[in-house]
Amino acid sequence: MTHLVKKVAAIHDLSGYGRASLTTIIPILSNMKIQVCPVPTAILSTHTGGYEGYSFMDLTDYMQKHIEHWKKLNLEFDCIYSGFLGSSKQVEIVEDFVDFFGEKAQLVVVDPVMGDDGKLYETMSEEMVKEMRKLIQKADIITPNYTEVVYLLGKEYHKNIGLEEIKKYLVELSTMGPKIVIATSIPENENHDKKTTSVLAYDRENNVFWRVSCKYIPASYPGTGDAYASVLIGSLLQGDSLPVAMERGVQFVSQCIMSSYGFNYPTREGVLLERALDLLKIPTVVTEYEKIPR
Ligand code: PXL
Repeated sequence: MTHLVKKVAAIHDLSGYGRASLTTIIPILSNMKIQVCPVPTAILSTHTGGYEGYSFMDLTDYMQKHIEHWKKLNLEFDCIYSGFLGSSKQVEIVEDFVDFFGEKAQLVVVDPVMGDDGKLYETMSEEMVKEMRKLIQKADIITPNYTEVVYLLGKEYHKNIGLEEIKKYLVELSTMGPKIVIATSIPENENHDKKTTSVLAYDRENNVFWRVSCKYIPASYPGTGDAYASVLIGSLLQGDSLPVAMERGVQFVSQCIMSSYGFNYPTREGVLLERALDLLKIPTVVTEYEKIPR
């Protein structure tokens, strides 16, 4: 009976206000009929993207007890999905979690949450970058944004990156361990008068690149990376192919952003997720994804 609903162990922080991490991941995966089992990494009053003076409780010590109990219960998960960590020491805990629970899981996804727009988030450090380089070795899939790609590889951040160069970056990340590398928020050069952005994936086992491009909207909302990875995971667990899952993620996040952007809604509040959740229940028409020659 335990397989009636798929289960995701979600290793992320709980930010009380602002729609990021668990408060985004849980509603999305629940709406996709997947159970979320959180392992909290930290508790914050708000996310760190735009609120001053937030409280931050690092749960590194507590996490071990939480996971110890799960080990005793012999729980099983279809997917392990890690994101924002409260300290670089937590990487070891997540590695141990993957060693224990990963064998029975269909998917291990590491979202190496560390920064955006060329900068690290306030609670992150160079130590976290070093540790995150180790953690991605354990993943089947990683979902860094373009900034995180650059940090993981120790490269310079520059906005006008060409396709051939970013393809090399993804192959290099994949040689570090993950079978599939999915990079989000890749800046694209102006196409005629329409600016675009894209998600690019490298699937090492099938030796193929997939790309989904979409209209660029000039606003940045915290939590959209979490929303993207959650839809992607939900879609893969529902049995979709990699490019279909990528496109469902892009469509959902684009809709979330469009519903917020039209209201001149403060970006630090996150996207108007609640108004978009029903979209996860309707069949998706997929038209955009393309295979990119190696
Ligand atoms: O969405 C990534 C994220 C997760 N958790 C916290 C954050 C952020 C991004 O700003 O601040 C606490």
